Amino acid sequence: MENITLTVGGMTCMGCVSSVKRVLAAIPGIASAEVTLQPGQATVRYDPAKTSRDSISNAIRDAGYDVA
Ligand SMILES: [Cu+2]
Repeated sequence: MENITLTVGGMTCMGCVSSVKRVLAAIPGIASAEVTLQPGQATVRYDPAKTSRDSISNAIRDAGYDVA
C-alpha cells in the first residue's frame, strides 16, 4: 500500500468533498480516502498494483476538479 496526498482545487463546499470521496471510493485498489475542504486535499491509501497516482488524479479531474 502507498499513501499520497493530492492537492485538489475547485472544491467549494461539503457537497464537493462528498463528490470527490464518491469518485475515490469507486476506484478499485483504493483502500481508504480522506478528503478535506480546508485545505483542499485528498489523502489516499492505495494498492499500486491496482491503480496509480495518475489514474486517481485523472478520476478527480473527470469529476470536474483540479489536481495540482
Ligand atoms: Cu460544492
